[in-house]
Amino acid sequence: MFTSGNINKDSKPYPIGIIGGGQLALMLVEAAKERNIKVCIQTKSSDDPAALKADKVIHADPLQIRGNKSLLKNCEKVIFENEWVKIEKLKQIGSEVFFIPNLDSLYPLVDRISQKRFIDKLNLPSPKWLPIKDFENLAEEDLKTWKFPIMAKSFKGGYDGKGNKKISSKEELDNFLNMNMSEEWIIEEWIDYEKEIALIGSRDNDGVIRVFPIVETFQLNNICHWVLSPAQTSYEVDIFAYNIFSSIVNDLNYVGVLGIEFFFGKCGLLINEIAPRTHNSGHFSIEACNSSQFDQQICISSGIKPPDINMNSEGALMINLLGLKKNYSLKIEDRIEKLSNINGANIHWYGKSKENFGRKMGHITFLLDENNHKKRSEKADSLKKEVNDIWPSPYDSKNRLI
Ligand code: AIR
Repeated sequence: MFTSGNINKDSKPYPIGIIGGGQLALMLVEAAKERNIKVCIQTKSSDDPAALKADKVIHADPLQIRGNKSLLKNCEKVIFENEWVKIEKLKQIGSEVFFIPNLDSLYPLVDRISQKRFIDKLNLPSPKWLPIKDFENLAEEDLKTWKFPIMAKSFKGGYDGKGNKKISSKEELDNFLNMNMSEEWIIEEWIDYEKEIALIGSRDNDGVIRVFPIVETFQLNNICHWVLSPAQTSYEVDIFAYNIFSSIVNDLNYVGVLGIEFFFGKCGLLINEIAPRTHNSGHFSIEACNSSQFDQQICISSGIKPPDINMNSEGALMINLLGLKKNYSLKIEDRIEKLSNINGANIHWYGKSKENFGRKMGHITFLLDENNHKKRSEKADSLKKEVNDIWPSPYDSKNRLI
C-alpha cells in the first residue's frame, strides 16, 4: 500500500473523478485503491467495468454535461480514460485547473485531423496524409505520388481499428469516395513497417518526464493482441522516441500519462497515433514495474510526486483476451480457470457484461526473467502458444496469436 500524499481532505469528497468507466478506468481505480485514494466515476451503467470498484458512481453517459458538472462538484481533479470528449463543452463548465491533462493540451489530440496537424506543426515523422476532401481534389500529377494500397481513417472515435479501412485499388477508392462524402475521413499512405512499437510515459506538474521501456506491440485487424516489453530496438531509436515524446508533452504543457504508437522498420520511426491517456500497451507495467502507468496518472492527479520508473523483471509479455464468437466451445469460466493454471499468469478480468466479438474482455501478463531479448522472445512465443490453445485470437482463422 502506498501513502496518500498531500491531498486536502477538507475539500471535495473525492480527490479524483474519472470521465468514463471502461477497463482503463477500472485499472485507474485499482491503482488509486493501492494509495488509499477515493475515486468517483461517471459512466452509463452500473455494469461497466469500473463501476463495481469505484467509491462512487455518477450514472450518466460520459458525454452528458449534467453528469460532468456533478463530477466536477464532487471531485478535486477530473481525469479521462478515453478520448471521446467534448472539450468545448467541458470548457464551459470547468476551469482548466480541474482537468488533468488540462483541456488546452488535450485539444489537438482528440481527433485524427488535429492530431496530424499537430504532428506536422512540430515537424515530427509520421505517414503522409490528407483530409479526404483535399485528396479528392488532387491534381492528376499529385495523385500519382500516392500508391495503392492506401488507408482511410475516420476523423473521430476510431479506436481499436474501428474506423480504419484499407483501400487496395482505384475501383475500391471510387466506391469508398462515393459512399463517404462527408469530411469525416482522412487518407493516409500505406506504411510497410517491420514492427509496431509504443512508448508510454508521464509528465508531472513540475514538467518532469518519466518513461516506461519501449515495447513491441502486435496488432491483428487493427486490434492489439500482445505486447512484449522491452522491444528490441537500438539506443538511437530509443533516444529518438524519447525525444519525440518530450517534444509532444513539452509543447502541449501536457500533464499526465500519454502513449505514442509508432511504425518501425525501413520506413524509420513514424508516429502512428498519440493517445492522451493510459494505453493498452502499458498494461504490462502493473506487474512489471515499481509504478504502473495507472499509478503514475493517479499520483500526478492527486499531487503526489510519481515514483521514477523501474522494471521489476527483465521483461514482460501481455496478451489481450479478446471476445470470441457466440457459442465458442469453451465457456468463459473454463477458459479463465485453465488460463490461471499457466505458471506465472497474472489475469486481469474486466467484468464486462457481454462478450462481444473482438472486445477487450481482459488481459494476462507474464513476467519474463530471461536476460536477453532472443530468450525472452522464445519464452514469449511458448507462452503465447499456451494461452492461444485456451483462448485464441478471434481474428485468425488458424487461431494463432502470432
Ligand atoms: N479505451 C479507451 N480508448 C480506447 C480504449 N480501448 C478503453 C476505455 C473505454 C473502453 O476501452 O477504457 O471505456 C471501451 O471498451 P468497450 O469494450 O466497451 O468498447
